Amino acid sequence: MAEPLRLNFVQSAARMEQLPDSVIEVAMVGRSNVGKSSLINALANRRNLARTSKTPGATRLINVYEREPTGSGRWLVDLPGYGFSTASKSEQRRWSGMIETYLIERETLAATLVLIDGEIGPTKLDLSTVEWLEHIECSYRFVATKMDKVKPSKRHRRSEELASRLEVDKAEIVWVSAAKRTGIQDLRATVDHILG
Ligand SMILES: Nc1nc2c(ncn2[C@@H]2O[C@H](COP(=O)(O)OP(=O)(O)OP(=O)(O)O)[C@@H](O)[C@H]2O)c(=O)[nH]1
Ligand SMILES: [Mg+2]
Repeated sequence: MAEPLRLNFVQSAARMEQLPDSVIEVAMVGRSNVGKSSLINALANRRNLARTSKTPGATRLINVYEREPTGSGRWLVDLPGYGFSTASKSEQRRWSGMIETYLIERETLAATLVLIDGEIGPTKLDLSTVEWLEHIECSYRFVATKMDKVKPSKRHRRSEELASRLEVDKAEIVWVSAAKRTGIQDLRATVDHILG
């Protein structure tokens, strides 16, 4: 049984350059509202470690959570979501610039978890993000979120559909529900393994 990840908030940053050095990082990438911050809370088994919201755009900065012990330099990084349509164009550009710089330049970034909404995804923007991650040779794994929103009778079909649209084997997508805590144990083990 994978124990909750013991995570502590370290800091927020508006630009990658503001972050201190780390040893190794795993980052959460995905559309705004897909459930990145909720997933961090579920992995840590904490209610309000990361701020979540029904309204897209809850996370506007790079937020760093460190696995204990303090000073380990082993981080889970919550990124602002993309595709937040009510933001102004200039704000959207600022956000994508911040995320892209981080993903391209952060040397200690070991892997990203690419979150796809299990009920409605992948969106065009998700697919172009994946293409871009391939292009910059960023290592990633897929996590399908909000599994509880897909009826049990439709799950098999949905997981095949998602795999085919993402052009991966079904087994390569981890399905989770932060709300119901489904799949969280497996993902804890995965994150723990990457962080070393
Ligand atoms: N039903 C259900 N709702 C979820 C789940 N995970 C997240 N949500 C809801 O989805 C909404 C967005 O969740 P967040 O975790 O704030 O999403 P985010 O990806 O961090 O969004 P940004 O910070 O805007 O990028 C909230 O209302 C959550 O309660 C889930 O597993 N099941
Ligand atoms: Mg968030």
